[in-house]
Amino acid sequence: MALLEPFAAEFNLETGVMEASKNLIQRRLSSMRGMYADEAAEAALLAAGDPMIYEVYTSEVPEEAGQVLYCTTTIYPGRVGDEYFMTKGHFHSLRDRGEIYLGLSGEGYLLLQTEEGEPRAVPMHPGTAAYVPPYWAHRTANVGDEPFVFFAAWPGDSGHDYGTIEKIGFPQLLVSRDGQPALVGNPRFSGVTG
Ligand code: PAN
Ligand code: ZN
Repeated sequence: MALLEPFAAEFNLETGVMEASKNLIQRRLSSMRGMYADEAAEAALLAAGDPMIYEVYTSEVPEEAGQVLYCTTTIYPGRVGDEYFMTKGHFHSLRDRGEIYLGLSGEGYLLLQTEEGEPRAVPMHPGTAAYVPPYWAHRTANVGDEPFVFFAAWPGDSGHDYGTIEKIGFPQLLVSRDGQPALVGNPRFSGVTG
């Protein structure tokens, strides 16, 4: 493993913007087609201009064992039908790699599931350190009116498996009911992969 020079990155706690980061990932609705339950609402939003759902400023740390990767994620406020704007979500390719999230601004939820489809939901506020244990798939959603911003750090060799979630989804949907976040069963959840 290369000997890196120590360094520090500055980021904005309100917006999540990491000025020095050369790696900005932008996810518009069109890059996560089919992940929201309400297909008609998705089509209407795509026709109306394809909103930005979330942005991720990532570190430039090598993706190898022993390193610690980090990023800030900013999920914009909004919904597709009743369902709050959210990330794609993933398992780590190496399933036994965990992660830590730290809420910086706004209000959100961390949604998780085991490989057996056992769901969990953890509310996140500024100052919440939410632990993603090894083996749990994870996704975040913004349930407030402002951007939801959080910092994440995870082992450098974790890798990201998006395909499993694209195929099976999450067991629960996080929706707005009378203006409050509520978890409901996902009728399309196809459960455990073979
Ligand atoms: C996070 C996520 C980030 C974006 O850094 O990658 O919040 O979510 P998706 O990767 O699901 O699009 C993380 O969990 N890294 O491992
Ligand atoms: Zn992760």
